[in-house]
Amino acid sequence: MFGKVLIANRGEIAVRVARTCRAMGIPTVAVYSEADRGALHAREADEAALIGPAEAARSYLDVGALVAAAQRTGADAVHPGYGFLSQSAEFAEAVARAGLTFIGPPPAVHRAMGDKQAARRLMASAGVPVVPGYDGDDQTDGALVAAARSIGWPVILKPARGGGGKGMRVVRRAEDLASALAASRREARAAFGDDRLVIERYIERPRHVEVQVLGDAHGHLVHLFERECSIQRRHQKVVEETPSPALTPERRSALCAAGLAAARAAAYVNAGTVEFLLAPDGAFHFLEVNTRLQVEHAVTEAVTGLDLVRLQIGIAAGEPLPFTQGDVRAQGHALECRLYAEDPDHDDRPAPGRILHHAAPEGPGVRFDSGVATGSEVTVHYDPMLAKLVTWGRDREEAVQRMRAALRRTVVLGVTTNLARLQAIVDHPAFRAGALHTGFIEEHLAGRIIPAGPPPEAVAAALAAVRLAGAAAGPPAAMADPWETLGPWRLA
Ligand code: MV4
Repeated sequence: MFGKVLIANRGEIAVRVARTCRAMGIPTVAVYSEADRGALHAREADEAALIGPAEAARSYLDVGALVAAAQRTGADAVHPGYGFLSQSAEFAEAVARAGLTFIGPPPAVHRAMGDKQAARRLMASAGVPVVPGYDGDDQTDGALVAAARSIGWPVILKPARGGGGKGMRVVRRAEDLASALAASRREARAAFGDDRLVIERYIERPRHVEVQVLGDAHGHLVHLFERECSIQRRHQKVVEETPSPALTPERRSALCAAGLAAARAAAYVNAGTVEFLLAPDGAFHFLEVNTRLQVEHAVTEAVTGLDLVRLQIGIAAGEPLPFTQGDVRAQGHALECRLYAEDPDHDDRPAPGRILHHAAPEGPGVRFDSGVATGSEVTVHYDPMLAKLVTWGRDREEAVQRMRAALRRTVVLGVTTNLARLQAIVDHPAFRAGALHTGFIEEHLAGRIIPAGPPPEAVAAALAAVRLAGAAAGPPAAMADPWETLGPWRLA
């Protein structure tokens, strides 16, 4: 087993990885930028290494700085977390070249799955259902226009490289195709240095359902069932759950078998996710493979009882999977809500600030994975996700009830958060009915949500913090009215 693991990430996932390493008795090294001095993730590890300035490009995305930190501290393995360099073939290669073990898939898997054209071709040839579309080498206007016509309207244009919706265009009419092609190519070239496109039939009101897979270095592959992640906004997931309320046992078996076939075709090693679109008619289509541990892995952990980080580390160390497919059981239902420091009244823009008070809900079937604590500074430099709240129940109804109660006991004062929106989502009759799709928030929650006030003891604690801060530094202008600093609500 590894002697020391460097965690090449920050925030919630760095804390999460450190926790499993500690449970395994493996010392950890955190890395931090100048903006993250004193951050929770750096305090949770056994040692912490400064890797650069606040800008991610010169710290958490700096391959050389991360590898140097690992060598300097005597780490023999690197966990990349999610985001940042977690899906970078170059980072995985640099780690291996330095004689260290990358806790994730091999570079070739990152490379092949990072190309939608190559991934689509591979999956189609392996019999995994892909969306009807075009993934050919001929990228001339003539070839793409002919492909779109034969696919039928509407179509979606997707850059072969990259993800997160960047450069994608939905085209509903033949006369809009030429300008959409030019725009998609331009954005793809600027963002990814590669202007190849794939074209697919555009599926309306789809659900996003994904299959968790695990592969060891000895050719064993298992799936850990699916997660539904349809509740999202601008390609950022907000609420996830397992099992998907949309699947019958028969459809679930077919989907998970397709996920496993995709992993086999990719020669997958370590933890990965095979994403599918689920159409309203029940058909599912391969979208892409995420070659990392995902934020929402915790709902899979809740229903399977497995520690996915523990399994990732074992796989990277060469251990065979400690169970076979038949041993994997999913029990009950789990939900995850992502808590973001963002302002729903201002187009969800990130809402930086200092957290004056932070209280985590507790109780049976409740897990709160946080990257911040009271006193933490939330900056504009990084993703504004603060924490994720996971509830488990014997059935969906119990998981939802526990989530509603836990959200009411979650307190973040000092920065604006999406907490009120999360409450509105899980309270909504369409959510309670499991009627989810990727346009859910726009359809049901477009208007302003009036947040409820926090519990009185939280306000008292925050006021005490404001007074202490004021006594120490003299009250800054922004703190002249403490209520102004505490959040978006108003007392009646
Ligand atoms: C699609 C689609 C409909 N039809 N492809 C957006 C991000 C990328 N990962 C895939 N995306 C989509 N691809 C076809 N052929 C709709 C989306 C999509 C979406 C997918 C999953 C979760 C949220 C989404 C929000 C908008 C669009």
